[in-house]
Amino acid sequence: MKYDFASIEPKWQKKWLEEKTFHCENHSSDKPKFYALVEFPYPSGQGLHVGHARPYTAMDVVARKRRMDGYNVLFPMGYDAFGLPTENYAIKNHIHPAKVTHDNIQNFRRQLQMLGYSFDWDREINTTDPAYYKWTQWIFLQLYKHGLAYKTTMPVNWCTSCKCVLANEEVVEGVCERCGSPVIRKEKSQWMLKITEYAQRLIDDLDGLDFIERVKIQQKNWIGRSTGAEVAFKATTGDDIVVFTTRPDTLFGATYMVLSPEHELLKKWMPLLGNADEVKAYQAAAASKSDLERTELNKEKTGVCLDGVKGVNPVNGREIPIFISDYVLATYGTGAIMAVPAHDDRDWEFAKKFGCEIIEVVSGGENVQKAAFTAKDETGILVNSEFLNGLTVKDAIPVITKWLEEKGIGKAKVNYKLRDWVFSRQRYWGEPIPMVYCETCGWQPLPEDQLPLLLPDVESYEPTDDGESPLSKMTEWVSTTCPHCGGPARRETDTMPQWAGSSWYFLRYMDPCNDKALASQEAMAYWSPVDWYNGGMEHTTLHLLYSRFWHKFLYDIGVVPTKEPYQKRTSHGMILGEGGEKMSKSRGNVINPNDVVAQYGADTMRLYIMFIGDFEKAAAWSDNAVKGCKRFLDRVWNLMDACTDSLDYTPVNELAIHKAIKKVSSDIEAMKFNTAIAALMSLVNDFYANGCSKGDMSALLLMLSPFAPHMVEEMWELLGFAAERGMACRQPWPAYDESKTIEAEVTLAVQVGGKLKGTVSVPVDSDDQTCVDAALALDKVAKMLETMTVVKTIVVKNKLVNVVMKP
Ligand code: ANZ
Ligand code: ZN
Repeated sequence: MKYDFASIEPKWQKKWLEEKTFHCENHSSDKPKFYALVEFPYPSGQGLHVGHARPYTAMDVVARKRRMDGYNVLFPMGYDAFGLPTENYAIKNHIHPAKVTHDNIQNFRRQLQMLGYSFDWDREINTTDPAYYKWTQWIFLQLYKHGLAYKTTMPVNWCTSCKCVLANEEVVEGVCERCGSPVIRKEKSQWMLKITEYAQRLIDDLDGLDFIERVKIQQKNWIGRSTGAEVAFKATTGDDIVVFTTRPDTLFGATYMVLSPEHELLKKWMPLLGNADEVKAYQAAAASKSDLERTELNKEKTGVCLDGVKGVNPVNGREIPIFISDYVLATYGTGAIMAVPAHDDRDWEFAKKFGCEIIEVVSGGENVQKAAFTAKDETGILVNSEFLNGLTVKDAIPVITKWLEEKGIGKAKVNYKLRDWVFSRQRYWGEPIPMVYCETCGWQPLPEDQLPLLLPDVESYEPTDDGESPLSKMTEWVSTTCPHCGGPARRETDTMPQWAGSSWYFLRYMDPCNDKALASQEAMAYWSPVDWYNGGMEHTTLHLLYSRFWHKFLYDIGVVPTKEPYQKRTSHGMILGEGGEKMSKSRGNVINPNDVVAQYGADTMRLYIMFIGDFEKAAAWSDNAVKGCKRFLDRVWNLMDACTDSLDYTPVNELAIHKAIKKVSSDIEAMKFNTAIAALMSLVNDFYANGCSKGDMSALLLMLSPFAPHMVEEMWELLGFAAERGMACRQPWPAYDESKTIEAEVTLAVQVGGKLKGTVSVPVDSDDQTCVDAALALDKVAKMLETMTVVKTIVVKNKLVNVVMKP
């Protein structure tokens, strides 16, 4: 009988669906719970791609194994379906985004089922379903009521092509993460979420989590904690100019100041300036640049010195020039710095160009007129700094900070790079923000009993050219009454960003149909936290950070039972095209899972994508290796002929099986899927060499079942196991006996020139090299080798090694 995957796979998929094989309950009296999570897909028109298949297959393997290990496993799937690609498609093709989303979801679901994933389909969610986004809106209202959502006018990242505001996290190297168009700054009124309020906790609580190290590091760097001081310099106008510095010890070396071009004092000073026009022109030029362009280290420094206002260094009363320059960002610290050219590279370059004074205040480096010297905490010694002279940098910082505090001109300060989260999008296909504006009462939250605030049907989804949402044109929907005074009011017309619905979706899976709460307390108490979450590195400082923030907030207001949403986070590498290049339409190297499944079957696809290489690393697709995986499954299938018919379950390959169980079990848990599969391949070779009993087959099939579940169920049935014990996926994971994983050893006699020198033990049937190495390592032999060299070795398998030496 041939391995006919095309009939086997649909047969089992149908059965799993009909029998709800992978459905799980929100309780179990006897099993521990295990919540396995993968990032739900954006249902794009292209359908599922191999980039989805890698993490999904991996967690499916883990989930299937954990079920066999005796866990009550929650492994859910859904769709993150609001967002621009669907909206853009809808605009282009004149189809309602809801219809586009619906059709794409049908296609995704079919593909996910085609790959045999063991999701609990009763828990499927869709972020664009009003029954779902009702709770996204509800969470927003709670954030608002707790002062964590606010509206403000600020310069924001504006994508010139999407005509839409982007979060900092969505701007990559100065361009829109999504479409690659340039991002400029634009003043707009935006809803903001105060993620900064959670900055410290988002760092601290990483400690208790099993996140892979690079995720922790990226999140910490993104949050960017730095400690230092704020110091108030006086201006000759009498105004205070507050600066943030991480190096208050260098105050005596501050020879000029720099304000960001957006600094608010500039407005006030403009009439006093002799070069106001020059200042204004510089401000206009800076406005069109991204933060990245502005802070690039090796770019030529530019700036304008203010004519008519100076600063006063508070430690020595010296008047120093004030510049504006785009290398100082408005959005970090206080938007103003004291410049210490002797010890800061950027300041040094600027000082050289503009002829500012360079005063060394930390000794121990090269001549500071030639290059800036970045002093080390422990070794740099303060000079030219009066009462700080002779102290190390490390000791000087607390001394000067205390001095500043006593004089009332400064204080210790911790700053974070993290900015508040820009939460408005001027687009249609997103959750409406449930806020109402009344001329009398200001912004008012929509009463909770009016949720969900449905997204109305519009005729055109195009954003307006002035950057307002298409909803702003729906005058009937926009005009409403004030929930507070009952007077006329208007609705917010911005919608939420793509990241809203995914910030809490893992909670909804716990209790997907609840209409009283986002999920019941019981369900959340049982399933929280997610035990294992695998997802892309690209989400580290977006979704992963946002959802940790929302979860901490929900914890603070008593909605969820744990401080952190995810206990463990792992991440997979990218799948590249054949030849190691990124898959892309233009390169014509995109692999479509549909084609692979049609040609080789889902089990081959699954096996291959797990065999392709180290899970955390990028791996290139290879058609030949796919064929190799198919051949392996054929070989497993054909073992049915080799397998003895007898009912004797005694394994023929006992040692090999126990070793394989040990390896495959720990490899799956460590996400070393490729080496687990290699171990199964070598086990199959043993079966072909030695024959196999039903006991052998049963162990092999169970270990293979997470990778190739359809074929295994079919063979399990054909070999009669199903009739005795039920489906393979419901069997206990095979156990191994440690003592049976150790290879039997034999004792070899070790001779030198025919005289017995001792014995060594090596595994049975060891090759010659292993025997010789063991013999030469014997103490007595090793001693002789200090004065003699080996001429020849003779090995008699499993008996002796004779070494011939000469001086
Ligand atoms: C004086 C000084 C002397 C500085 C020295 C550094 C070295 P991090 O570590 O990233 O927090 N700075 C402060 N606000 C800034 C802004 N809005 N735009 C650009 N630069 C800014 O960096 C803090 C340091 O970066 C601060 O410490 C300040 O320069 C600069 F030997 O002050 B420092
Ligand atoms: Zn009102």
